Amino acid sequence: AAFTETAPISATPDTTSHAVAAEARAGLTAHPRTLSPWLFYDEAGSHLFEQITQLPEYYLTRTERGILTAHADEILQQAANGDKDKQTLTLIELGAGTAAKTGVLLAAAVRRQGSVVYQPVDVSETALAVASRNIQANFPGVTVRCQVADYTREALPLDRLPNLRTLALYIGSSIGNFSPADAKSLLSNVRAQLLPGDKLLLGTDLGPSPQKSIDTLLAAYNDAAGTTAAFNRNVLTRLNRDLGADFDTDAFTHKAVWNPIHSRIEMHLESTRHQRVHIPANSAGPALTLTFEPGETIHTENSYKFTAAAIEALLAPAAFATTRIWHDPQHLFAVTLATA
Ligand code: AVJ
Repeated sequence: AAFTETAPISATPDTTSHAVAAEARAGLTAHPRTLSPWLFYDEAGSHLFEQITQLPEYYLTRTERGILTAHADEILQQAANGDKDKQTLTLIELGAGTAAKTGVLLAAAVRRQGSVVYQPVDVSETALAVASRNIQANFPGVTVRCQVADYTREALPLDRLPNLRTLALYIGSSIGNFSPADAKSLLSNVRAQLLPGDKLLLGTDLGPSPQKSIDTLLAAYNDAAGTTAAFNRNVLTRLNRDLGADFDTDAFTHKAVWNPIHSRIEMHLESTRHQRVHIPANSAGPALTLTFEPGETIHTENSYKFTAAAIEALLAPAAFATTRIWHDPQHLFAVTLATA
């Protein structure tokens, strides 16, 4: 399935059971309680996310794909221009996953320059193996060089090819999971790996506007089929399995709310009753008993929504100049080309 979305790897430093134990302990003992969105993406969660991307209410994936399809040649042309001696582009993709959406850009690169080196970076070796197989099989002219790495770390180990202009891809609105401060430092780290004239292509979901109601945003995170609710609750199932916790997943309700102050959709899990949850001792510390009051919540995700000014405000402090922004006809989503 060349056009099936897979789990984005956003803030996924380490999926070992110790990392899960440490994250659950820190988040669930904090007030308000939180769990990091990277915990969503176990095997079941990755599959649920793939289903989310196909929901009628979840416009993000298909809208971004539409923008990339409509403007691929122009994106590549703009990414390469401005330096006569360095017109050949190499593409690096952060959090590539299985690279399902990248094909349209790779095809445009091959049309433009005959061949292209594509370097997907991801923490998941399995996802990269799938990416490599799919791309080599379907896109002749593309050489894939996989890099297993965590791009959210400080020392971003981008294996940059000398003498070629780099186009870094960060698509899928994964940046939306980060606070503005974390997003800026992530982009600064990317910028530090690039040379002046290199480019970044950034996909971002947009906030409410005359063309986009808050209801449209809310529906994307609270679909009629209940897939997003299952995705959200799956994090508790994961903690039960990985940590031996005893969450009654039916006693937590999925909540998606629009936070206008921070311009973000928030996902929460709300306790329906007074309940106790037990987590046995593990590598991160002693056994825990958590008490939940009715209505008490666990904050599981932020999904920031942007304006043109907000995109600029992320890129400029990271020393990127905004070169061009493309939208879908309804202005639901933005794809921004920035220059290092
Ligand atoms: C993968 C972070 C872009 O925020 O829309 C989808 C994750 N959460 N439905 C998003 C998600 C609930 C998604 N990102």
